Order: sequence, then C-alpha cells, then structure tokens
Amino acid sequence: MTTITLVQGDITRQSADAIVNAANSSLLGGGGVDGAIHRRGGPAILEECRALRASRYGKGLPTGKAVATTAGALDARWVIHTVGPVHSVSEDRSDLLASCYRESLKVADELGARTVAFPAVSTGVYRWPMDDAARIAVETVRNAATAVQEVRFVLFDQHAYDAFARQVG
Ligand code: AR6
Repeated sequence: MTTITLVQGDITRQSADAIVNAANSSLLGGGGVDGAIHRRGGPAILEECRALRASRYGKGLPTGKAVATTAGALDARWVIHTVGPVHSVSEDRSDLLASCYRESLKVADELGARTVAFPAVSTGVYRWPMDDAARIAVETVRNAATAVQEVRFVLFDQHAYDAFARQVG
C-alpha cells in the first residue's frame, strides 16, 4: 500500500529517496521547480542530464516519460525528471499527465526508492488547471502498482495544497 501525504512548501527542502522534477524535454533546465532543483542540487545534476541527452535522449525526453539522475546536493538519492504536457483546451492530454506519475513511479521502483516527493507537474508554466491536475495525480498514484511506500505531494502554495487535499479527502 502506498501512503499519500501532502506538504506545503519548497520541494528542494524535502528529504526523500527520490525527488521528482517537472522538467522539459531538453533536460537542460528551466524555471519553476526545474530551476529550483538545479540551483539547490548543484551542477552534478545538469552534468548527468547532458550525458543522458548525448546517449539515450538525443531528441529529448518525450512528454510523459521519466528518467533518473543523481540528486547532487539535495537531501535525496535521486532526482527523477519527468516531462509534463502543456495544457491544451482543444486536445485531451490527461493520459500524458497521468503517464508522468506512472513512469516516475516505475523509475522509482527500478531504483528501489521507497519515498518519492512530487511537485504538481504541469501546473505552472504548462498551465494545467490545479484541480484537474490534482485529480489526475492522486487517481494515478492510487491506481499504480508500485513498491513505493510514501508518495509525498509537495505543493508550493495554499491553492495547490487545498486542491490536492480535496482529492485525498
Ligand atoms: N517546490 C515545489 N513546487 C514548486 C516549486 C518548488 N520549489 N517551484 C514551483 N513550484 P513549473 P510545469 C510549483 O512551472 O508547469 C520549467 O521551466 C509551481 O507553483 O515548475 O510542469 C521547466 O523547465 C507549480 O504549481 O512546471 C519546463 O520548461 C508546479 O510547481 C516547464 O517549466 C509546476 O510548475 C514545466 O512546466
């Protein structure tokens, strides 16, 4: 059984086996959570991301997929980078968002991670409405077959926290 916990705060201050990054396909950094993780985690993370681009992901990490690197100076063993979909009103991309959570948990299982901290993927720069993103995130984690014991959603502000709290009940 996976326990879902909610925390309001900065994911880069969390202690967990794995911290998930809401990255982009380039894997070379950006703003939001991605920027914060690279800033606090230090250059070792970017170095591994560059190596992944050069080896396995020459065209970038596809949307909905996940890949792990070191967590550098963060209080974690790994950062799992996943690429959320940009929200669209003309196309239902919910399964891609669900895939971010499924694929991240799959990578976590491969690594043997037991505690995994997630941000609210796609709800910042990628504009996914918070309530819908929270529903997809919580449903997907609840339905996942995973050995991860704790999934901790780390929500940056009260609005995000409340949206997730309504889903967790
Ligand atoms: N800790 C926890 N949550 C955070 C933090 C933090 N330190 N900082 C922001 N958030 P975003 P996306 C929240 O934009 O929408 C980047 O440039 C934020 O309030 O980080 O998936 C990437 O490189 C929001 O609720 O990710 C990509 O280009 C949530 O994290 C693009 O943004 C996600 O916001 C990805 O966009």
